[in-house]
Amino acid sequence: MTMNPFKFASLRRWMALPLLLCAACTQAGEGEAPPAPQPADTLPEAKAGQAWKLVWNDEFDGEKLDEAKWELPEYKRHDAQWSKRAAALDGQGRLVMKTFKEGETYFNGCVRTKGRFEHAFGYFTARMKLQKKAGHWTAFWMFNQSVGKVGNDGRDGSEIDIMEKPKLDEKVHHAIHWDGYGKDHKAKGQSVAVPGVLEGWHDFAVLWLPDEYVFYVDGKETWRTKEGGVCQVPLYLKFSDEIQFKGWAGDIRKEELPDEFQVDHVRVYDLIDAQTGKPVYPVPETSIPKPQP
Ligand SMILES: [Ca+2]
Repeated sequence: MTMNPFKFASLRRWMALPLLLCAACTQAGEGEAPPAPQPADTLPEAKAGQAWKLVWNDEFDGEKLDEAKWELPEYKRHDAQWSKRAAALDGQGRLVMKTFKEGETYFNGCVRTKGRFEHAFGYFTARMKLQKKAGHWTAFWMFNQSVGKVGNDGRDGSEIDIMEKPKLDEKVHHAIHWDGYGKDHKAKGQSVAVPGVLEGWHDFAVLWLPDEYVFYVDGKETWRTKEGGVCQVPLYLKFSDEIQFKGWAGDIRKEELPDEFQVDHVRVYDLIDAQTGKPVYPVPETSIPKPQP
């Protein structure tokens, strides 16, 4: 097994922890922000007077996926079965999403923050290591039932595909979908070249502003669009694998399985006013019911 630099960074994170805690005992005042998670993200430059604040993340540390953060749906999805058995932590800080076959049935998985975490506006980023086999596609995306609302463009709900990886080529797909998936469905997408994307770890991100989306791969802008009028309502996060025997990813029946993709971390940042600490673009009312007092 080779040691990749990100795993090394993760180890260093833990090796440094006792030192940080020790320093905290003697120097840090109450209310001081915890150290930023590592490895660090390359964030877009904030305007003067603004700063980035981490508001939600999962580093996938520990032995078991945190179901307070993630729901694992189980149902037939295209030509495979989404199964909880397809999603697990590796105990070394990563989420592993498997694609496998038992008998004549193909299994893969989805994890989503539905009912747990929804957000609008900000910077949404994940570090991923992609699949090795053809015939299935990996995706990091945002969604809510409001995508099905026809009319009002995508302002009342859009699917944001931060990344989809359907083929074993050096391209990544970004897309926005709105007004449902029937006759009124509308979408705009962009394939972008990312040399080396099938090897090693890569960061996939979207900067969602109230009037524009800006997509990034490895910290470099790859696409910007205002399609759909830009979604103004909160969405939840999803990582998924999907299989269609005659779909855009090729035919998985020709491949030897299992296969997998991995996620090292996913993080959500808000732009805040550097003086007040308040979000520059407050999140609109969420569809998650608030807990009763
Ligand atoms: Ca709509």
